[in-house]
Amino acid sequence: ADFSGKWTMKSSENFEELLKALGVNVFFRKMAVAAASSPVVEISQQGEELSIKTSTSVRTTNISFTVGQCFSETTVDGRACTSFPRWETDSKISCEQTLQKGDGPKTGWTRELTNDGELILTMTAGDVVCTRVYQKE
Ligand code: R12
Repeated sequence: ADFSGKWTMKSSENFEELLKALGVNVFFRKMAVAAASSPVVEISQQGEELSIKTSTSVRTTNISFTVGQCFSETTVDGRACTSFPRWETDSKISCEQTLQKGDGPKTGWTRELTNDGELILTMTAGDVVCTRVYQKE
């Protein structure tokens, strides 16, 4: 699968609930929900190596990783974690996160390319799953 491209979001479910499960206070939650309603995601991929830039008005993140190898990133609420991405299917990457310090609900994400060319991102915190659907710009 090739995730490369510039993606815009078409729908989002449970993003605020996800932040709530992570303990983000109402002020930052509302701010993040507003900012995260129109993100731009740029992905470049060469084989097993991906770089994902996620831009919003209040926060832009850049991650680069090789599927099958641990890397450092931050959880969606900004805590440092170690992530382990692996192929769940040949079109879906599943990534498990472990906080570098402290504790909190279990977090992770998946990114999947569908047959109709959409990108589905899920982010999990404990038993809350946020699903965001992206389409190519
Ligand atoms: C907090 C501070 C900030 C945020 C939070 C807590 C904002 C987070 C944002 C996340 C966007 C995620 C996206 C994910 C995706 C766009 C805006 C939550 C700035 O304390 O779809 O890939 C300071």
